[in-house]
Amino acid sequence: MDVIHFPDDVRPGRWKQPVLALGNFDGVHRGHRALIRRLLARAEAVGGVPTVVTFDPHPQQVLRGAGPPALVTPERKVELLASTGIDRLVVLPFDRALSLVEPEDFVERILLTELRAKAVVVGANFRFGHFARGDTAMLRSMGRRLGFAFESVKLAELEGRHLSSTEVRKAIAEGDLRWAAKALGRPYAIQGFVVRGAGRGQRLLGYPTANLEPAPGLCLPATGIYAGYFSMAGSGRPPAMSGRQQAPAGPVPASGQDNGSRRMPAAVSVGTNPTFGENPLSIEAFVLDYDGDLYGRTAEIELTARIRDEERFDTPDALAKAIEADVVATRRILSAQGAKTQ
Ligand code: RBF
Ligand code: MG
Repeated sequence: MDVIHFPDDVRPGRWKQPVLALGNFDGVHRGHRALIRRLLARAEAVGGVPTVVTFDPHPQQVLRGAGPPALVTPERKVELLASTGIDRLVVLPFDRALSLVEPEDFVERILLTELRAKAVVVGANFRFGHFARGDTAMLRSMGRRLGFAFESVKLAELEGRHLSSTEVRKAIAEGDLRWAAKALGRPYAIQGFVVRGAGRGQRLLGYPTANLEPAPGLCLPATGIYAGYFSMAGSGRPPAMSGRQQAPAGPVPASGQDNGSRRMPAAVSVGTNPTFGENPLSIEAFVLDYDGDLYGRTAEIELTARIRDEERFDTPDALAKAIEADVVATRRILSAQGAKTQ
């Protein structure tokens, strides 16, 4: 998959029949993948190049000063999109100027003149252009008038909830990581860096934890205790975010499975450790069946299900007993989910 940064890398004359899917694709969830399957089918039918067009940063970052919490890091989004089989990802820098472009101009200037769209596919809830006035009805009628094919893909439902990035964010914020995993098609994962914590886990509880400093902007789950996995992704801090990246061609390994990383069962606490007074929020993994040093590594924590609320215990011993039960629950949950925990 080629990653094209608009407008620098665009050479319209050399683009063959681009078929475009537009959206933010945060999380690259099952709904996004269904949309991309429509894109691939349409591109196949017309001998066109399946292309995803996305905005960076998230438009709300520019319009409201803050984007929604992200379901994936930018790097992960590129990897996940590459794994869908599309040929090309066009990144449109979203700035004040672009936010002021009237939707009709966006279609004529950017989609047609610059990107040479032969067909456009979007989700039914897609809005665009100044004041978000552009919608699927406008794209359909402009397509008829200007000669590009248009398809809107209905928002799917999953267990009575819309399959959308907004709903996935809500589910995570509510602690419903089971639904989030179903919607994403993989467990929700938080990437970050293992930092030194209070050191109480080992000393007072007999349960040392790896404390994860999450990558900036990621959606954080409701406080509570979760079953999941911990994977090491290398040593040292991740490289500073680069503006340009070339994603690997072909499918990427499942989350946490890449080169040399080990995916290990973990009981995870997201909270403020109320047993020990007032503490900042921490994301900590007690990694099952592991005895070693995890400090100073980039890592990923996947959360598959919520076990309980965090509680204030009267003694460290009472907390240690509760963690023991959490470990048992974690093994049970992970093996019921079809994973080996031993
Ligand atoms: N701390 C609490 O104060 N209350 C809890 O209910 C609680 N549950 C935990 C469950 C697990 C599985 C783990 C790994 C940690 C938990 N902690 C809890 C966090 C604990 O206080 C923390 O790891 C140590 O204080 C070291 O920072
Ligand atoms: Mg710790």
